[in-house]
Amino acid sequence: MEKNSKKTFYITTPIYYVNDIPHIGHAYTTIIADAIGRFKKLQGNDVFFLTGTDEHGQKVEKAAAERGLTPKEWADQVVGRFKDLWKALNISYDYFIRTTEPFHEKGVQKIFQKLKDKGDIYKGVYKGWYCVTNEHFLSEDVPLEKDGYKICPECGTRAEILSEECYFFKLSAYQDRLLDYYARNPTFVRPPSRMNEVVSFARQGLKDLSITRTTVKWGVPVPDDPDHTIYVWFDALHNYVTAIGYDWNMDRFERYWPATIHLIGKDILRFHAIFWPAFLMAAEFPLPHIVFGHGWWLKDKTKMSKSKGNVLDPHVILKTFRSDPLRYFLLREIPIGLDGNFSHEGFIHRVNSDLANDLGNLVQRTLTMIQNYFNGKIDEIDEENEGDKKLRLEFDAVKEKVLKLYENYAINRALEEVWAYINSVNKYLADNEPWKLAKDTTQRKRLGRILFQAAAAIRTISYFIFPIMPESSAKIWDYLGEEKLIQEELFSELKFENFKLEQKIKQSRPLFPRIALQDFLKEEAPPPAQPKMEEKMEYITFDEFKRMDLRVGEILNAEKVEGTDKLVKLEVDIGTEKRTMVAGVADVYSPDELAGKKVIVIVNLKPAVIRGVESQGMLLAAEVEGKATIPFFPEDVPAGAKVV
Ligand code: ME8
Repeated sequence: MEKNSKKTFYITTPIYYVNDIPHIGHAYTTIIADAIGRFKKLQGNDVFFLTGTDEHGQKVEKAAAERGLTPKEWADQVVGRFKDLWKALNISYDYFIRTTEPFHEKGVQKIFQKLKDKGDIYKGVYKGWYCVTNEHFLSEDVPLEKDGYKICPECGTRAEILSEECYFFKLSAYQDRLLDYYARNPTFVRPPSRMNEVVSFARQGLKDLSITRTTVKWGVPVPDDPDHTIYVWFDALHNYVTAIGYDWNMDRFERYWPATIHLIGKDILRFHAIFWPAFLMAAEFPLPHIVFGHGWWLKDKTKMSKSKGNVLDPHVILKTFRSDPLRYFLLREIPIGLDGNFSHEGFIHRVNSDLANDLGNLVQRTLTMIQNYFNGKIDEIDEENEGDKKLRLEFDAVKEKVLKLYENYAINRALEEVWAYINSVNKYLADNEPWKLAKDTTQRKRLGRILFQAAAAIRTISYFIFPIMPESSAKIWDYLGEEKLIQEELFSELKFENFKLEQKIKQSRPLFPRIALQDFLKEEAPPPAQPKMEEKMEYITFDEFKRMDLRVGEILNAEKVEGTDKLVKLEVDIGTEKRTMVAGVADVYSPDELAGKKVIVIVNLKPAVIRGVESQGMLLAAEVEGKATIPFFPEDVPAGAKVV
């Protein structure tokens, strides 16, 4: 599957939107990519592992405005959260790309210009139903709902009609070439069911794609036509080429491109398996080898996603466990292509049974026996008998199977094989009862052999699990007295015999403490409803409070912001001047109800652009079950009066 003699292996995750903080779903893709990358390194490949964030577009603009921040300020905060999580999960990426980086923006513009010059990008007018949450026009076969609106089939939110002058990409011109490519490369999209999905979509006929917006300011400007910004997907997909050097480090770009595998969730398959290869064909770049669409983690049988409000925060688990149990669970529980239901019960059960019982106990008791009976160094062994030999030979078979399964990205199956081997070693110990032999001094060599075989097997087991549980496996390796790092032994060099007689075993500690379900759920439970003020409250000083300029404002005029349900544009007299503000209260108050009312406004809040309108301040309201309740002053309170 490698593409050149240097055996480079370039693996990517999607670049995640910064409209929200990371959850278990994002962690899943990134952990799979990390595990595959680590395995490929063990095979001696020159691996490049890319992840990052998708920072342009309306959703980010909106998320930032809701917090009174610029999109870049907001993105910086969220990027910090992603990077912290990747650190906590031991993710060994080589580069974290942000689409706001100048080299990326320049690269995207360059490719845009190239396609425009070739005639693959042209100007026209597009009208259609647009999902703001997912930043795409809905396909035309999405039916109209009874109320005359279309609902985005991916996130369930209401779409809006958008009509605008824009640039189109001539996707229709690539339909035959794409179908031909799929036919010649039947494993381009994996798993196979997803390949069928892509082919049948392409066969239905591909229409030209609108790839720019005039309504979204937060994006990469179209070269020589800056009223238009490049639509997030055209911008985002090109991160895979700009991050490795397109247009700024061509040597590196040529070394790693084409990508070996784009790992994605099945939600964004069409973008990666249809649009992206078409863009690449137009730009005359080679195509990636594999687009792997993994399944979803569900919570309560629906896809975990921010818009559904059912996301699980990985930090809940990371508070009690280190990263390896979570990495193991996510990769062991389901094959990469299928969906899985995430529950904390399922997680605890698997960790206690596979990690604490099977693996943890095996390591702990074997190493403790070597300490107790041989002072940490096995110095005498007898000849291998049939049972000893069987354990050694079983390793050869397991190695072959694990290798094949890892190579086919069947990580859960590879782990099953490793666990079958762990059980064989446990059975070997149970059958041979070394603890009994230890009481008989004439059996010392036999005892040595049994513990030697078990330790040699454990060494191979810790090697096999390294891509998935790098921290625990490095610990086991260290307890075994290995001097080099796991990464310094190639997969092809791994042998049962690499564990040496007289290797000095270190004192070990339990690797995976058992956690009872009820103790974990207690940890996870939300804090009591009435926390003590001094414990929970984050105080600000009086000086900090005084920095806020709160005043009475009179609403002179109110009108709904077109195309939104919630936003209203207000003209507010703050005593010294008139200000324009945008408030998210239109679902509760009609413009007529607001006109003439006196409200509290914060006037020295940094202005923010919300739906193309600069909001120069904010009115205050109580939030009750997501709905705003505005406190109004009596008529005789003058506009401009300070609120203290
Ligand atoms: O789509 N189960 O970003 P995004 C499994 N910026 N994986 C999940 C998941 C779940 N419940 N929820 C999310 C975007 N994911 C674009 C990508 S790429 C050029 C641009 C993972 O933040 C999965 O990998 O919405 C999915 O494809 C990705 O997060 C979507 O992340």
